[in-house]
Amino acid sequence: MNRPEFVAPHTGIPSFYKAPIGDIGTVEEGQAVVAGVPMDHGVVLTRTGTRYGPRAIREASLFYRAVQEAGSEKTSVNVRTNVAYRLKDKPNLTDVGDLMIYPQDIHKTSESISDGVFTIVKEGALPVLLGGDHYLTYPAFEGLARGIADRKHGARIGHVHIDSHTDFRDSYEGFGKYNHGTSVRRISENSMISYKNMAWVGLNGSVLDSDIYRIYRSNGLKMISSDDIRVSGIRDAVKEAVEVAADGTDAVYVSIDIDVVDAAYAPGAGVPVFEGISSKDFLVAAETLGEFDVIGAIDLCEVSPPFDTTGRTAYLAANALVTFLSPYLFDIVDLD
Ligand SMILES: [Mn+2]
Repeated sequence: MNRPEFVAPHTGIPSFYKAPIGDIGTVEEGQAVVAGVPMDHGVVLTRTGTRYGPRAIREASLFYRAVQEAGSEKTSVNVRTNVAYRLKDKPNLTDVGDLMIYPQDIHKTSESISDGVFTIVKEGALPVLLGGDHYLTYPAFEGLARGIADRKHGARIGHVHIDSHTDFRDSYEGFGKYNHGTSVRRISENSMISYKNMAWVGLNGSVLDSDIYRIYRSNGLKMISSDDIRVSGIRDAVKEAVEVAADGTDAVYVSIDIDVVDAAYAPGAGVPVFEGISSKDFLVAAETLGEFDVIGAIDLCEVSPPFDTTGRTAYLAANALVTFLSPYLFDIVDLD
């Protein structure tokens, strides 16, 4: 049957940005590969619900696709830059569905996430992970490291963590060493990364435990606060962080926690934060990240749809990812 392309965002199978649904074993070099990680068993102390994040982000992304398709010549012009973006006939994007999650077993879940990311990276494609709680970044980083090591002996990896929190605790009393507050500490223990290639963007509030503060001071860790961003601007902050992570490395993992955005704009998060960045700055951060080829994997975590009856947190997440993925989705055209 010859079906017309659907335009209405409430119709069709809700893959991310209406991407073709592919098999993780057949991804192609240079592709962006979306995979969901619908977990919340890495959450400690705070509220769950992030298991519903990937599906909500996928559904919200269809709005942005529909708007682009509905435009004349499927082309839209950014009023700030006057750059015209035309939807590619074949966006360089596939959605491989969700990685297997084992809600009663964090270590089996870790293996699944690491293996999934490894499979994508070793083919030379870009994993784009929809969280899920922020624990997933640790096994996903391991998958990136394995995949890059597979392609280059002796490779080094950097990490950029865009979050209100460091996620750098060694352990939580009663919750152990493997949860969404310890993922970056576990990453730092990988032999393919050094402290000098780790950067945080958007920290706010009293987020440094005493031991983290001492490591930060004695190692000169790159930590950019939301107050720093108000002074320097988000674009420079993101650039500085990626440059630190990319210095002497072969790939950078970028992890984004939606709670870097103030709860006034993004209420659908397990941890409400009230000194966060604006939704506008969040989108500029995504745009800036899109300019760096060195990024080898990216995730967007902690969207918890049950806490946002308006759905805007998932829309913000989808908008940011579409913005970041712009080179994979659009051709820049000259309308004059
Ligand atoms: Mn986090």
